Amino acid sequence: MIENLLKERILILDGAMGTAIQNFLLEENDFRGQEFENHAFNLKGNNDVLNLTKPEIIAEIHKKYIDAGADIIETNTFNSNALSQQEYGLADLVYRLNFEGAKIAKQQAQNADKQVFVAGSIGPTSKLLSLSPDINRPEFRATDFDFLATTYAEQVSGLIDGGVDILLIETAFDALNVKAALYAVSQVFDNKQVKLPVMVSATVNDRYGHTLTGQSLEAFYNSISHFPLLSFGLNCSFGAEMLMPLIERLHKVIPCYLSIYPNAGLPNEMGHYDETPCFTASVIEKMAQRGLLNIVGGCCGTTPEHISEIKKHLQNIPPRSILHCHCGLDPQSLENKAIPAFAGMTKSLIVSGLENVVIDKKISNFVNIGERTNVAGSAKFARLIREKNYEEAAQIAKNQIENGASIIDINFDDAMLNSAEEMEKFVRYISNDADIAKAALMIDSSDWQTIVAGLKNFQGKSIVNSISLKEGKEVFLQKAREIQRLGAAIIVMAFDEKGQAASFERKIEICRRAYDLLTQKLDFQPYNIIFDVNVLTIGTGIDEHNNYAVDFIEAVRWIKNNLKGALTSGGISNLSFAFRGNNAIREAMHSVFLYHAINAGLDMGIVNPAMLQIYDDIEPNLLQKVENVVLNKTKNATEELLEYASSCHSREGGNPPQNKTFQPTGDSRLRGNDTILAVENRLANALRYGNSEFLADDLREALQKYSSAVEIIEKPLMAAMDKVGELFGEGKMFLPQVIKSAKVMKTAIEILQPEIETQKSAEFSQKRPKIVIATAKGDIHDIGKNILCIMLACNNFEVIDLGIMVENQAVIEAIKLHKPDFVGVSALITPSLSEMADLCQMLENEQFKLPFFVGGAAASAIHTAVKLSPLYSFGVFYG
Ligand code: THG
Repeated sequence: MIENLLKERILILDGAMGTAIQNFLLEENDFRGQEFENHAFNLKGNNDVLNLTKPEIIAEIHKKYIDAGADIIETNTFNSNALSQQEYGLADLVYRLNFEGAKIAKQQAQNADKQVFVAGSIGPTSKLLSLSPDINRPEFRATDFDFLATTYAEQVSGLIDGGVDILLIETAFDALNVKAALYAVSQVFDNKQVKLPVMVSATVNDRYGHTLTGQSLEAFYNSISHFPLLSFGLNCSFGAEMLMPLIERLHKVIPCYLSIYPNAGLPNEMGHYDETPCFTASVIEKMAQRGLLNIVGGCCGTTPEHISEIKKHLQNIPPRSILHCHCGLDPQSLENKAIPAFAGMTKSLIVSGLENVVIDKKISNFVNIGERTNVAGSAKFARLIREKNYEEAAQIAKNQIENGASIIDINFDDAMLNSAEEMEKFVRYISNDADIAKAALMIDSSDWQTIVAGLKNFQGKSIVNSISLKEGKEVFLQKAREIQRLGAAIIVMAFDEKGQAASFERKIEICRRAYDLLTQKLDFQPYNIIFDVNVLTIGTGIDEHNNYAVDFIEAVRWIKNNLKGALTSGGISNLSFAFRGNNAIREAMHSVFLYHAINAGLDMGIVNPAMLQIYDDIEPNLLQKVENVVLNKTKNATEELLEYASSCHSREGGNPPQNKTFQPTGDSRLRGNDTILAVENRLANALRYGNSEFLADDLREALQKYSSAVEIIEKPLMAAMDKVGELFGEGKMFLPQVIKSAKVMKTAIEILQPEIETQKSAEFSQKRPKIVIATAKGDIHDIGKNILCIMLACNNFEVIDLGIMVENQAVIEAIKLHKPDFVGVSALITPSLSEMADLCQMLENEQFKLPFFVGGAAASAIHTAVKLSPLYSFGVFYG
C-alpha cells in the first residue's frame, strides 16, 4: 500500500517523459534517417502514439527512471484523451493508447527489483472549461464538461484495465477540467467496483500562485476537495526555487499528501532547460528539510540524472506529516485568521470562486448572499436577461459584491426562459470578469437540469439551492449523490412528502431526517449541509402566520445545537413580502429578524446587501413595533406596524405617500367630517380600511336602497373589493390590509345572509360559485393559494381545496365529482408549469367546459397566453 510507504518516507516520482522521448528520437534519427517520418502514425509531436508503435522506447525510458531511483513511474498517456488525439485524427484510439501505456509501465515496474508503482498520467487537454478562447464571445467554450468527462472516463478505464496503481491528474490549469476528470474517475470506480489512489497536480501561471484562469491555489484545491485525494501539489510551472513559497502555502492548507515535480528551471531562449541535477536537488532538499514534502520528482527538462541526484539529497530526510490534518482541529492555526483557508482542516465550509470564502463564525459572524441576480426576485434582472443584456446583468452581480455579498445567488426560473441555457450562459459569462468570478455562486433553481448546468460550468465550489425530501428519500439521495460528485455544498429546504414545514416541530423533524440520510447513507460532510428552515411571510393579517419568524429562529437554534456541524441559511426578504412597496419597513424587519436569527446561530442568508440597516440605527419607535411583529410579542403587533407604515414614506421614493391612501380607521373619517357620506362610500371605506364597526347599520340602510341583498353584494361591495385589489396591485395596500378587507367582506355576507334567505332569494345561495383549487404536482407552496381561498370564501365562493402536490388526475376526478364553475391550479416553482400544460391537455381531452385559472409566482400572463392557452380550447386564464 502506497499510503503506508508515504508515512515512512518521501517517495520519488520519475522525471520528464516528453523531453526524454524527443532526445531518444533525435538519437534514433541520427542512426536511421527518415524512418520515423514515414511511419504509419505520423508522429508530429504525438508522443503517446509510441505506446502502440514503439513501445520499446517507452519501456526503455521507464527503466532508466526506475534505475535512477524512482518509486513511482508515470505512463506515457499525458495526451491520450479525445480532445488532444482528435487533432491527429486518432480520437478513437483513446482507450488503446491508455491501456497499452499502462501495460508498458506495469511491465517495467514488475521487472524491477524493488517496489515500483505506476501512475496513470492524465493531462489537462489543451482546452479550458472556464475561459473563452474568443474574447468577443465570453460565453463561448471550446469544449464542455460532458465531453471532457466522457473522454476522461475512457482514458481512466484504459489505464485501470492496463494495470496502473495510481491515477495522476496533472499539469492542471483549470479546476473545472479537474472536476470533470474526477467526476469521470468516480463514475469509472463505481462501474468497475474498484478504487485507486488519486493524485492531482496543478500548474501555476504566476509566482503568486494563480492558475491560468486566475484562481488562487487555495481556491483551486478547495474546488476539488470533495474528492478524497492521495496527494495534491504542483508540477511544471517555474523551477523548484520559485515554487517553494507556494509549496509552503499548500503545506498549511491541504490535508492530504503534498507532491512537487518542478521543471528544470525556466526554459532559456533556445527552449532548453538549464538547471543542473545538483541545483534542482539542492532546492528540493531545502523544502524537504522544512518538512514540506511527501512525493517529489521532475517535470519538463528533468532527466534520470536529476532523479538520482534528488534521491541522493533526500536520503534520511523524514516526510511531511499529515497527522495533524487528519485529526482535524489545529487550534493554533485557527487563531491565524490571515490564512482563512486553514479552516479547511477544521471542518468548516469553504466555498470559492477565484478566491476562497470561509464560512465560519470564528472568522465572520454572518455571510451575505446576494439575492438580486434572480429573475423571480428582481424585475430589473429579469428584464436584462430577457433582453440578453448579460453585460448589465453581470453588473448587478458586481454591485452586490461591492455591497458586501461574498456569494451570489443566481436564479433563472421563469416560465418564458430556458433556465438551464440561461444558467450556463450566465455562469460562463461572469467567469471572464475577475471582479465577479472571485465570489462563490449559489445555484438557485427548482429545476434539476438547471442546477446541473450551473455546476458543470463553474470552476469554484458552489452551493446548490436547493434539494428537499418533497419527492421522497430516493430522489433526495440520488440528487445529493450527484451534487457530491460535482463538488458542491447543498441547501436542504425543510420540505418533505407532506409539504412545507411551517412549525418548529415539523422543521426540526425534517432536518433531522435529512441530516441522518446525508451523513449516514452518503458520507456527506456535515459542513456541506446547509439547512433552510423556510423564512415565511409574517405580518400578513392571518393569525397562523404570526409565529413564523419565531419558529424559524428557534429551529435554527435547535439545528446548531443538535445537528453537529451543519449550517443554516434563509431567504430573508421573504419575511416582509406583506410590506411590499414600503422598503423602510421591510429593511427594519430584515435587520431585526437577522439580529435575532444570527444570535441563534444563523450562518448565512440570501439578502439584498445594499439594503441592510444596522439594528442599532432603527428609529426606536419603529424598532419596538417591528420587534413585536417579528418576535410575535403582542396581539396587535401587525396592526400597529401597519399604522406606522401608513404614516411613513418608503425610502426608495418610488411609492406614493402612504398616508394619502391610509387613514386610521374611525367613525368621523369613514363617514366624512360631520357630513354623512353616501352609503356606498361608507361601505367602500369599511372594506378599504378593514373596519366593520358600522357595517351592520350601513348594510341595513343599503337594504332600503337596493332591491335585494344579492344586489348589494354584486354592486357596491364587489366594486369596493375591486378597488382593494387595484390598490394592492399598485403596491398602495399591503397584504394584511387586504386580508382585513376580505374579513370585512365575509362579515358583510354573514350579515346579509338572513336577508338573502328571507327574501327567498335562494337563487343566490344556489348560484354560489364553486371552485376546485389545487397546488400543482411537485409543488408544495400554498401560502398564496391559502390566502386566495380565504378571499374567495369571503366573497361567497364555495371552495374545494385539494391541497398541495396534487396529481392532475385528482383534479380531473374532482371536477367530475363536484362540477365546479371554475378550476384553479397554482405553482410557485417553474417545473410545475409543465404539469399545468399537461392538465390543459387533459381538460381538453375530457372536453370540459369550464374556465381554468392558473396562478402563483411561476405563472404569468404571457406564459398562460403563449404556452397554455393553445392547449385547452374552453379557456385558460391567468389569475
Ligand atoms: N430560500 C432559499 N432560496 C431562496 C429563497 C429562500 N431563493 C429565492 C428567495 N427565497 C430569496 N430571494 C429573494 C429575492 C428577492 C426578493 C425576495 C427574496 C424580493 N424582491 C422584491 C419583491 O419581490 O418585492 C423585488 C424587487 C424588484 O423587483 O426589484 O423581495 O427562502 N434557499
